[in-house]
Amino acid sequence: MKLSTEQFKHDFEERLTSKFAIELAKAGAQEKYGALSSVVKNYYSSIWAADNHYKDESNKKQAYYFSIEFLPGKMLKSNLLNLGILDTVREGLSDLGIDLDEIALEEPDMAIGNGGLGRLASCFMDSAASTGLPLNGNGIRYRYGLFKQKIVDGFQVELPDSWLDNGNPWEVRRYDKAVEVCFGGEVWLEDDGEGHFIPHYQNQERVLAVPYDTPMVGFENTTVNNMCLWRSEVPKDLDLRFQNLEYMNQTAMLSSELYPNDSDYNGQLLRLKQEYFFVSAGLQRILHHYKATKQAPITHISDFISVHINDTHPALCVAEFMRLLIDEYRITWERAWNITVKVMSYTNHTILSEALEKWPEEMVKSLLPRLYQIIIEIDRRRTAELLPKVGAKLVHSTRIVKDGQIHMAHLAIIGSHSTNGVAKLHSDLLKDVELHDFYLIYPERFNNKTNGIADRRWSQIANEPLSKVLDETIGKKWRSDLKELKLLESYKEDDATLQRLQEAKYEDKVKLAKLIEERNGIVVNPTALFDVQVKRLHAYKRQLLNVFHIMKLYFEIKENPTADRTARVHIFGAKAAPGYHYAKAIIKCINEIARLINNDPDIGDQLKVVFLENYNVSLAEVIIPAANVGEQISLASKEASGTSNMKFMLNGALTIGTLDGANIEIFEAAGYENGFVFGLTKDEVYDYYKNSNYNSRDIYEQNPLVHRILDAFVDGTIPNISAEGQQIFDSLTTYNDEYFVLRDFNDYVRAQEALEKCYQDQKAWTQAALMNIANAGHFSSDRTIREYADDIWHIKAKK
Ligand code: Z57
Repeated sequence: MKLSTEQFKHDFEERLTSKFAIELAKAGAQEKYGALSSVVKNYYSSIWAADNHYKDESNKKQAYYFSIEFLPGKMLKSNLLNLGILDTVREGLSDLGIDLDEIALEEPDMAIGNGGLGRLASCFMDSAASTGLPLNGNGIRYRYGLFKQKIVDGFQVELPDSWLDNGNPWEVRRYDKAVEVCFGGEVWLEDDGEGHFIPHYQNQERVLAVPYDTPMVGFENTTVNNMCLWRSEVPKDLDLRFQNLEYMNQTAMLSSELYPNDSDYNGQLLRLKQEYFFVSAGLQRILHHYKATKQAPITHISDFISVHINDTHPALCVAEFMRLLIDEYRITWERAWNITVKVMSYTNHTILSEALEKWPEEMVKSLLPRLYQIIIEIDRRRTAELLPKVGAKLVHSTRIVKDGQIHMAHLAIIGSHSTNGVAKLHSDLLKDVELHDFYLIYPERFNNKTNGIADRRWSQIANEPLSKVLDETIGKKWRSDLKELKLLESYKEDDATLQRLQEAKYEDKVKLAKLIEERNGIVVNPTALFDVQVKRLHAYKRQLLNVFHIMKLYFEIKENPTADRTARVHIFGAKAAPGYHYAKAIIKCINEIARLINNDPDIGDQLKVVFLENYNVSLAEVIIPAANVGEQISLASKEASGTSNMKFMLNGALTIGTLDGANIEIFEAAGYENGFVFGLTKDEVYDYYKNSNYNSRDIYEQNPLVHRILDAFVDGTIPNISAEGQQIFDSLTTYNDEYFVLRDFNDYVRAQEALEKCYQDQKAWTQAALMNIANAGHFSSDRTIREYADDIWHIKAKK
């Protein structure tokens, strides 16, 4: 949009007074943020309204992304950037003596997601709007987002994330679009005399679902999509003679908390309620909107909408859409099923067995009696149809209802026309191993969509120094088309460019060093090698491998404190699910190791260990640009894709990583010589499983370094970790090291040594960094979302 500095200043000052009855000189940061966000909302609101009108009139197909998590982070700068007014506003504020970056801190992170899955959903929202694709989000407006992490005496402590305390300037409550979602009770079918069976209900628990719309503003275009988040409330006509306080609380509680597990399934009733709640509400709204805006009959709905099931949490979409078509719209089963399969598509995000959702039949039956009938009927019909075609073995292994449980992934695959994985390796594993039997029956449904990132946030917003260098070197086209970064390759031998890249990295490192000193009281040298691992704490991600290597460095320095070495700073950020004791033990150990090393005068500047608490999107925006090395060291086959790996690459960090998830595609794009690969391959891992011939105890007994490092966890070398150290020690010796940490240790050390040697040659290092940046274009989620649009949803971009 067009905006002059003068106009902006005028708008801003006027809004400050009208909103807070205060003059600029007296306003605090809170009020300045309130006024600024309100002005920005005003700027995009007419674009939003116009695009809504266009969508209704144009009759174009739209897609809906159903996700139980979204993780947008802060919205202010992203909205400013996408409106094309970031520089104008920065300048205008500066004229008024205000620092935009300071005000931006007032916005709480919107963290209604855990990690990769939720962040991916938000990257997709940004990219869809920015590429002009009509894609809307559908989710839950949790009153409390992902807990705030504090580190107290080395332990993780969880505090509530009360992110709505000062209101949310971006959202619009649309009470007129509220719908009802019902649970429990009894249901029976009665013939309506025309051969159609109509369900009758009694004793249902009714919940009001109220939508809150948040605009997803496209980058320098006229598209504004919608992220619809549902809040549960008590229906206004509830007869309180028959209801009690507990019921009222339960109802309001539904949308109150995000479950804090990442890649782990939690079988609680409230979670199942949340899943049905946003699924039913979302589908109802879609159908209401269809009726209100389209002339076409309901049977044509697959020409106008596509519904995407993000992981299995919204898999009830399949059954609920069937229910709505059959019970509310009186469509026959066969037609309804054809429509449903055409409308639905599904993404699988993990092969970890502990993450696969299975709900007890009894639970589904009592909470969702009508859906239960429908699921049973889907399963029954499919079994009857397929038995003669594919045989009992395949039918059985792929059944939705088995052993008293409802398999949500099976429901999602069977009820949709597309199932995709999130990186090449992952999609191959789905076809060849994890979902092989489904692949045999429905080969045409399987496809890959390698993840991507909203590059504008991770470069233009988070890394201004680098962005400037890029502008000056290859021009500004990369800002709207990340593939343009390829032009950088021809500057690989240009010393001036390499010099500038180094200076930008240094500036980012100084900024992070400042934050580390403020938050942790640790002084780090910005010329040291910054080695970063930031992601959820999970055994399969193997933060321990990193920790063991740090212990090795520590021992070496202690033995020879005056040797000439590369100074290193190891930076961690990670939240553990509150009930995941092993993950919490690892956090405690990292903090105690940090305390030990950082306070040892023998060690000094040669090695520092920093655990930054409360890792979230906005902290990532400071940490990742400052990294020299990104740690992507999951056990091969376990990390479906990873997405922080792409953010590191884009910011010129080199990857040390296994051949897992999207790492493989990153190494291929950047060149294997510009990263550090180590570890077992997925085939080697699967061979170990097949032959069950891994013995971690042998490695402990035979490798003196491993022995010494593990002993440090139980012999007092690392103080204050008696229980936690023991737990880790036992998991790796007695319980045979589920994720092959000890098996990969030597090779990891080798890769770390190669990396360190390379860092000593700053020119070679910066050239490798340049090659990573130049080839990051493929990992823009603009590319990913276009693939979904073309191959799965069949939606077209606005021109
Ligand atoms: C989650 O964050 C992911 C998978 C899950 O099944 C759940 Br539940 C949460 C992650 C994967 O672990 C990452 O490898 C992947 O990059 C991300 O989803 C986005 O696809």
